[in-house]
Amino acid sequence: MKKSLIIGGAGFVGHYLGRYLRQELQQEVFVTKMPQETFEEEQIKVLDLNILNPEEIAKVIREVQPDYVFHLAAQSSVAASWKNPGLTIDVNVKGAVNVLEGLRSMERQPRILLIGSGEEYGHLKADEVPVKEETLLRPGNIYAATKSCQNMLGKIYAQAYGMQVVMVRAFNHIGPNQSPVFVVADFCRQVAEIERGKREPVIHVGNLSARRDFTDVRDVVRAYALLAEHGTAGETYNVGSGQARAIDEILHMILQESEVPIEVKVDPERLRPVDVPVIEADITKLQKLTGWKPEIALTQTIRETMDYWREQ
Ligand code: A2R
Repeated sequence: MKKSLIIGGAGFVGHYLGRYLRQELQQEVFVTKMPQETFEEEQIKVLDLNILNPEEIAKVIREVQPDYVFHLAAQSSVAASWKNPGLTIDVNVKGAVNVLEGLRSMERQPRILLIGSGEEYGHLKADEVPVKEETLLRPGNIYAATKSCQNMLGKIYAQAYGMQVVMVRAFNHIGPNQSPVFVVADFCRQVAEIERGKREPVIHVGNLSARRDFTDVRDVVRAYALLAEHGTAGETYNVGSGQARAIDEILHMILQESEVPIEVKVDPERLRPVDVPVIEADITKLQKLTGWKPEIALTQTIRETMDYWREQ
């Protein structure tokens, strides 16, 4: 039975990935979480790990001896990266190096997937959209800069040490259980609270003209498993839907789900210091390698995310 280790697995993506690897691929799955987090999933083993502590990493690796490592641990919010740049750099850059260094000493090298972000591309020119993996990175925020750096380090470790490191640039992924620091979860939560009469019928929004590429998290984790298996070491693969949508369009899809009329209000506090206008993935490289394509429609993801927030 193949063994997978998901580092930073108690977050949004980790739950879906763990479940997929265990239930669909019948792997033995180990998940690491921060000591203060909780993670309970049938037949998945859980270990505590702070990636800022190299000794803890060494201990986990010795114990698990994984065939596949999925590195998800991150300070994953752009907004939080503006507020706490130092921590974002520590976790996303130094933490990634700690993980790679820990894995370097393994006798039987695992296949390693480093999860980066479509945000790494930053300000794209019109003729660069949809964006291919070899496009020049011009990260427009601190989170994006740290993920670009992780990507470069992954490539260096693959080249210098012959490690089986594959990099992903994940575009926006959404679904039930996502933290409301992310836009779709935030809007759905606000609507659910309005429906319940817990707040006035006004939804507070940020920049509605930004266009982003949204994929259901369940489709995303299927791509991760395929890339961990088939990705070429040192290479980067976009994971996205291949179709950008304006946040305004997403907002209206969510408002259509609402049971009550809602007024939209732009809140200056929600506008970010630098917002990148369009991010859209070219997913040809991933599709050529694996045949993957997204299967869950955006309307279904939004409906299920709305239902999730109604149940909270
Ligand atoms: O920040 P917390 O306490 O929620 O824990 C997060 C964890 N994490 C860490 N794990 C180990 N050592 C650290 N020093 C550390 N700092 C944070 O990583 C959380 O449980 C996990 C990341 O999960 P989420 O924030 O829910 O991100 P999500 O949406 O699952 O995205 C996974 C990956 C990230 O690398 C994103 O940057 C990328 O996909 O888009």
